Amino acid sequence: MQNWFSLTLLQNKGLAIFMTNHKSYITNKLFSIAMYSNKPFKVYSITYTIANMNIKLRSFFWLLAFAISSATYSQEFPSNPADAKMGWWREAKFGLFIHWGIYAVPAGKYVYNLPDGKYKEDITQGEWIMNRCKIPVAEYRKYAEHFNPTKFNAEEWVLTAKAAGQKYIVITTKHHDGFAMYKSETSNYNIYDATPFKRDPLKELAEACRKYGMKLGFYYSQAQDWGHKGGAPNKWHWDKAAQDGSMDAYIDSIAAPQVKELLTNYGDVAVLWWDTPKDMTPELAQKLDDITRQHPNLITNNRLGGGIRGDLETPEQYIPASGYPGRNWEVCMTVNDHWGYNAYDDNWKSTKELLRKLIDITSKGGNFLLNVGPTAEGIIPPVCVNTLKEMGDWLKINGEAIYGTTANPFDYLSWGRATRKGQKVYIHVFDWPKNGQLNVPFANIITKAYLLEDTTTLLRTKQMANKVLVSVPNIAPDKMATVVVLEFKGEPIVLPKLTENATAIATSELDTAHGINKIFSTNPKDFYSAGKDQKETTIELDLGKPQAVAGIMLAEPWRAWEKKEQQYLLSYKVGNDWKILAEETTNGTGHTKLFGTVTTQFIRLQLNNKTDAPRLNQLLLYRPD
Ligand code: H79
Repeated sequence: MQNWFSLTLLQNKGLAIFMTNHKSYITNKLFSIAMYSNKPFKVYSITYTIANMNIKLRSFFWLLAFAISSATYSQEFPSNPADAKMGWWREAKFGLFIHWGIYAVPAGKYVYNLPDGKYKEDITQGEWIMNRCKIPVAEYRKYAEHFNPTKFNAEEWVLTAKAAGQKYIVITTKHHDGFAMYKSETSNYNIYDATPFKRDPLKELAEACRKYGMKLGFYYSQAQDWGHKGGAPNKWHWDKAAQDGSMDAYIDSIAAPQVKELLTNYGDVAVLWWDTPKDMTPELAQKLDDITRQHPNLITNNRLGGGIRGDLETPEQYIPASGYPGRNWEVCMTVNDHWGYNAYDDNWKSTKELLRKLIDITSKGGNFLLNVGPTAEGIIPPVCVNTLKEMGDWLKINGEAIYGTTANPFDYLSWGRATRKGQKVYIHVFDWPKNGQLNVPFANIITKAYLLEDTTTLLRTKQMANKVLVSVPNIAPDKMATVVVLEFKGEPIVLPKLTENATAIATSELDTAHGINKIFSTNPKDFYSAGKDQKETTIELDLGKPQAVAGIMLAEPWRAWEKKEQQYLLSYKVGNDWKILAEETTNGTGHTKLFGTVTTQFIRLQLNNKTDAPRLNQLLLYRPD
C-alpha cells in the first residue's frame, strides 16, 4: 500500500498535516478547506510518499501527523460573518413544519355535484385539494365558514415540538390557496375575518414560542395564490374570473404587504420559508427580498425565485446522497404522504424510520424539518404527537450526537451513520454487529470509546490498519439506533472513495454539461444524462485497480412526487466475462443496493428508463465493512 504524507502551510490558516493512501485525497481535503474559507489563501504543500520507509520511520510520521494536526487544526472551518445568523440553525438540526389551513375542513375529500342530483367523491390531497379538484374560489371560501379550531392550543403545539427535541417551528401563514392563517390587514381572506374562530393563531403561537424558547419561522406562498387575482400564471387558473390578473399588482397589493405584516407583527421571526417561485421574475423577487433584508437575522430559503439563492437549500421529500457541500440545507418531509391534513391517509412512517432519517440527514450536514398537518379542530394527529415524543425520548439520551454536529467523515457505513463534534465521532449503529465487534473504518488514534447511553462504561478498542474494532454488547442496546462515541486525536483519517481514481465512459451523453463525469460530482445540482430520446445507456467504470466492492448507491435527479423509476442491470468483469451483480428498479430519487463482496476493476451499469433519458446525479461504490 502506498502512503502519502503531506505537510501543508495554509496562508492565514496555519498548518495542516495529512496522511492517506491517496494523494488525491490530500488535494480534495485542501480544496474543501479552501471552499469553507472566508479569505483568499494560498496553499504551500509538500507531499511525500512513504511507501519505502521502514516501519519505525513510518510510525514516527504518523505520530508527528497526529501531534501537529491536533495542535494546529483545531479551528475547524472558520465561519464567515454572513454565517453568524446561521449559528442557532446549524445547532438546531431538527424542526417542526406545520401545514395548517382551511383545507383541513375537506380533509382530503371533495364531492362533485353532478346533474340529476348525483354526485362523485374524490379522495385526494391535503393543501392541494382546491387545485386538484378545480374548486371555484367562492366555493372554496365556504370552508372558512366551517373552520373553527376551538381545540387549538398554541402552548400544546410548542410543547409537542419541545418534547420531540425540535428547536424551531415553521408554520404555513398562507399556502397556495391564498388563505391567511393570521389577522391580516391586507386581505380579509384570513382566519380572523373569514372564520367563526375570530382569533389570531400566529399571535398565540408566537407568544408560546417566546415563552418556551422555541424559534418560529413562517412559510409564505409568495407566487402561487389561487385565492387572489394575479397569484401565479393565468394559464394555470381554473376560475379565471376570480384568479386571472396581473402578477405585479398581486405582489404589490398582497404578497409584499403581507410579508411586511408577518415580519413586523409577531416579534422576531427566525425563518421565512418561501415556496413555489412560479413566474417569479428577478424584479418581483427583488421587491420581496428587499423586505426580508430589513431583518438581518432572518433566514430565508432558496424558493423565492428570480435567481435569489437565499440561505437554505430545501430538498423536499428526499435526502440528497451527499448533502449540499458548502451550503446550508434542510430536508422537509411528511410523516404520512400529505402536508395538509388528510383524514384518509394512514401511511405513517414509523418512529424508527423517521429517527434514522434525522440521523442520516445530520450525518450529511443538514437539518430535518418534519411536517405535521393539524385537523380543522386544531389538533396535531395523535400518531404524530406520539412519534415526535418517541424521537424526543431518543434525543434526550443521544442528543449530543445530533445537535451542533457536523457532517460525517465517512463516505458510507452500510450498518449505520456517523456525526462529528470536535474530537468526538458519534457512530449511530442501525444494524448491530452479531459478533460483538463493531468494525469502524477510521484510522485515527482512539482515546476513549463508550455508548452515549452509558458514558461511564468504557468499551475496548483494537486499532488495526485503516480501522478500529470496538467491542460492544452482544445485543443492540437501542433497536432504533445506538450511539457509540469514539474520542480521537487529530483530524479524521478515512479511506478515500472507491471511485477516487475511477474513470467512466457511457454509450450516450446529452452534452458536455451532462457528461458521464458528473456521476463523480457531489454537487446535487450536477447530473449525467443520456442523449435526448435515448431510453437506455451503458456506463462502464474503470476503478484504476482491482477493488473490493460490496454495494452501489445511485443518486437520481427526480422529485419524489414525480414517481420516476429506472431499471438497471449491474455487472462486474471477471477475466473477459461480465457477471451480473444486481438487477433492480430505482425510485427516481435515490437507490442503494448491497450485493456481497466482489473484487474487480471494472463495473458496468446498464440503465433503462421507460419515460425519460436515463439520468444520474451521482454514483458511489461501497467497500465491504
Ligand atoms: O407545502 C408543501 C407542498 O404543498 C409544496 N411544498 C411543500 C413544502 C409544493 N408545492 N408544489 N409542490 C410542492 C410540487 C408540486 C407537486 C405537484 Fe401535485 C404534483 C402538484 C401537482 C402534482 C402533489 C401531488 C400536489 C398535488 C399532487
